[in-house]
Amino acid sequence: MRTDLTFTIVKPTAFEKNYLGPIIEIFNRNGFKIKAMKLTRMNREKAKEFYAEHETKPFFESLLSYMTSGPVVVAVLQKENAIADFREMIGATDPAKAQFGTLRKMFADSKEANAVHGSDSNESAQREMSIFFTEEELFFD
Ligand code: IDP
Ligand code: MG
Repeated sequence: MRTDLTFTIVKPTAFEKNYLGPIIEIFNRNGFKIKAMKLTRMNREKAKEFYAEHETKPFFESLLSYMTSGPVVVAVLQKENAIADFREMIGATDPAKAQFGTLRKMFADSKEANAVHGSDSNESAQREMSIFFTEEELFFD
């Protein structure tokens, strides 16, 4: 399993607030290369599949409505040690607990509307990118 890829979503509120440009700039500045990217809107079915691990959580229904509430930008990014470095760059799930300088500290509105998703493992990255991109769209060397 390769370790140089991660999957991200610029979530509805961050996209609506025109934070896409600044966020991509920070991805690139931190050494992440864009390998695939698209503007899309999740339907309920896709959001359920994407967040399946959280099905029993009290915030699940709210998370589904939030993630389907507007357009998002999904992307596959490449960098050595992608998973850990990306999670460090975005910061804690709850922006109130995120370190200064992290994307969530800078761009999140709440624990739910926390600006960006980042895969939690190499396996998750593979699973998540295949939900949004076809094999033809995932052309890595
Ligand atoms: P992560 O995105 O930092 O990996 P997870 O625990 O995997 O965090 O949760 C997935 C997403 O669900 C979070 O990014 C956030 O949008 C939402 N979420 C997680 N915990 C809560 C909560 O306690 N209240 C509301 N939303 C939450
Ligand atoms: Mg997670």
